[in-house]
Amino acid sequence: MKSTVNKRFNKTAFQAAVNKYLVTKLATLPEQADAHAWRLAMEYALAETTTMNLLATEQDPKIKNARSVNYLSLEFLIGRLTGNNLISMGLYEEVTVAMAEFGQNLTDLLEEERDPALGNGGLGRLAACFMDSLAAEEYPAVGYGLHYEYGLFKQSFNDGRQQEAPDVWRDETGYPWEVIRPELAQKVGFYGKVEEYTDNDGLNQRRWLPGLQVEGMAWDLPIVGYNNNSVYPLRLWECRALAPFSLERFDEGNYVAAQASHIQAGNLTKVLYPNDNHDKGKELRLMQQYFHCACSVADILRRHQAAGHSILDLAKLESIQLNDTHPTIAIPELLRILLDEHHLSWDDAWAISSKTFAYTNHTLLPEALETWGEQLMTTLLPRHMEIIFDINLRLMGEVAHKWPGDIEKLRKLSIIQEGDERRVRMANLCVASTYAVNGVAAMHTELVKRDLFPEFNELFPGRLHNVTNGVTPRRWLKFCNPKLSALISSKIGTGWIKDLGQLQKLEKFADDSQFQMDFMCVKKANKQRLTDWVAENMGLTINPDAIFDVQIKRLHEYKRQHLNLLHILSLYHRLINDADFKMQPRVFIFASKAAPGYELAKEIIFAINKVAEKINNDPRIGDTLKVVFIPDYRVSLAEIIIPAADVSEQISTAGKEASGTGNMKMALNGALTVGTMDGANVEIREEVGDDNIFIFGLNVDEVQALQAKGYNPYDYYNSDQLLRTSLDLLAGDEFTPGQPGLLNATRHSLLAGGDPYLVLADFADYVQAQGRIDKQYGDQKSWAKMAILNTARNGKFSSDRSIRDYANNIWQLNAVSR
Ligand code: B1N
Repeated sequence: MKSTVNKRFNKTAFQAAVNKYLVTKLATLPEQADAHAWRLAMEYALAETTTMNLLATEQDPKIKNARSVNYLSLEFLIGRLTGNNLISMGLYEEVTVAMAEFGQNLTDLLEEERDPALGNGGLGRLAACFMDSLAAEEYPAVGYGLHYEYGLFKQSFNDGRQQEAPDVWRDETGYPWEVIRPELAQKVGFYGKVEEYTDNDGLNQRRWLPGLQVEGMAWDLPIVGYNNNSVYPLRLWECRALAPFSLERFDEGNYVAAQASHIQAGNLTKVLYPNDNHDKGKELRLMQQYFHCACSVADILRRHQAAGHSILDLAKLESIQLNDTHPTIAIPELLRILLDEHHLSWDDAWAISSKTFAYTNHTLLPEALETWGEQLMTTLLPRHMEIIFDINLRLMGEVAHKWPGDIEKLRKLSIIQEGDERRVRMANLCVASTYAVNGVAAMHTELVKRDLFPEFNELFPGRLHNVTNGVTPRRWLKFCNPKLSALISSKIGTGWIKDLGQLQKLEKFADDSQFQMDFMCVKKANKQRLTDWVAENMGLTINPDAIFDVQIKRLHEYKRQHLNLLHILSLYHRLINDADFKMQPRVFIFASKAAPGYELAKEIIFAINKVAEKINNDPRIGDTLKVVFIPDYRVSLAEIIIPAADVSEQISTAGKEASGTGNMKMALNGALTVGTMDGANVEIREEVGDDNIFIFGLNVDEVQALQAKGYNPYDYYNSDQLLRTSLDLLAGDEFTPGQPGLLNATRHSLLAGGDPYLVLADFADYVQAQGRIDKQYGDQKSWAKMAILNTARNGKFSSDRSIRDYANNIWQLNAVSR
């Protein structure tokens, strides 16, 4: 093993640094310092090392001359950094001891850290896992994102209803792990006009004269490679107004426009948009996107040129991965710079940009596919709009050549959507302008090819790929589940942490009674940890011997938390009305945020909370059935909930969940999945085998067939008595005493509302699958075996594997060890 930071740890020097920061950063003394101050001082001391390694990696000639990937994402849901960085640096034990000598308990200190919530859900968390794996696998990489002042809102419940509050993730004294890089600041323009002029060679040129400029300030977060010497930056751009405000060239009209937007512009990175899988098309969001792209592209070119490389070699050395369409304007931005500033011909510029960009599609939901009005684009980014029209002109030429006379094809593939108002389709722009497009799970990619982009797939054969998502085993097994990690390592060594496929070696212990007991003992301890957390933070008592049945993800109709709720209602009904009905005690655990503007999602949260309140306090039910909705779902909560899960709810309507990643995390931690044939569930089933997963419901073809023939939820409501009874429980005042109908919104959406996600169609089969789970849990030995096999057989879903797939099949990237 090569030398790592670990070997160089000097406890005395580290403790001296902690003492120094207590005084210089926190203006306190060891005798007076509270846990908060100790934690910050410790982090500042540790960040000395990560910042130094960040700079050393950056300066390494091997890295400067290597091909690298730039991961552009509007979201990086990194979660707490300290615990994970300690693991990657190999300093967990050493720092535990060093802090203990100050009388400080490391675990308690780590609990003190707030979560940087710079993302909404799966897409943002995936970006964070990918950064971890890039550094672990030593692929030269830079992550580019935004430095939001406020992350995803904090959630609380008031009488069961979601309340939102701003999320301040940085401490008043700053965030110890990040470092500001003023020398990397960029200027970014908006509005203004495009000017034609004749250059010194007598050639006609175009240039953009922005009406407004803002500054992009760079903040680097260190992404620490596990057990190696690489630290790559996650570079987050903060928007600042150029004081007082600088208008380089303007006419009167622009001056007014610029002034009007000045206050807004200075605040571009104030807040993360809280929508997941939904496009609201707001001007400020487009400004955020362009700001992100302009800063990032400029920085990529700066690095490339500072390393002495020619602009003509950009595609040889840099790949730019677009995390969904949110950073698409990076494409016309690069073209603008190549055309207007480097004065390349269109063909030369296109040859570079079309070999530099690759695009990941994360969703098929029509409401999440971004389009921007031509008007808005022309006003905000006039030159970019011209370039988009130029791209489209050439695309339409190719389409006409391939399908002569086929107007319908032109209409469908055009980047410009015709209508009352013309709109720019960002996904079409991406597919037409990148060298690789990928879906995020095998089935999703098939649907991208079959349903979303069939014509593009014909026009550009070989451009569409699959890269199945993954999760980092450092955070999602080693760190969050130390007991299971220790048990695994005691059997198969520690190689699995960097090579998750090695978990296969656990298979041979699946029938070993002692190992089964040890495995279930760990599960029980993790359930006890969650039980204690719930008691302490929510004042609720749950039984750690019950089945912990977990659904944790954003609230969305397609994810069908209300299907879970209907099952709970059916159990409640049967427990009370059917003397013969018996079930294993179960705790249903939810955690989920709804987008603040998504009314029905908020109604579903309200309904679950109200049902929980009643059931949890119903003396007839006792310990048999409990429902816990944990507020303010976030990465650090997932780290407590996932290791405690027995059952993982992955119950989206088939064809709607592109991949899912919580499904992977829970299976890896020994939970059994109850799920539909959707997203990565399909591949989890392939890995664990049909006997070790509970699959139910319509498959994607059946969903499409049912919808084509005309779906009527009343067909199910009228013919299934248990369904009708369960659903009708929401109609009265059973859960809202004296206020009948308060939960009607959810019920209504499933009946008169047409039940767009086929909840009722899948209800009966779901209840059956849940019955099989209940029965299976009664046989603890066979449950233990199934749980072990889930851990043993989920090695495929390491984000290290995803990143190697990207490196080999899309980025053509080699690892560089330092
Ligand atoms: O991306 C995840 C997948 O595992 C999930 O299945 C998928 O739903 C999620 C607009 C999105 N797709 N699209 C978004 C997020 C924010 C936004 O403003 C769309 N999130 C996903 C990782 O591949």
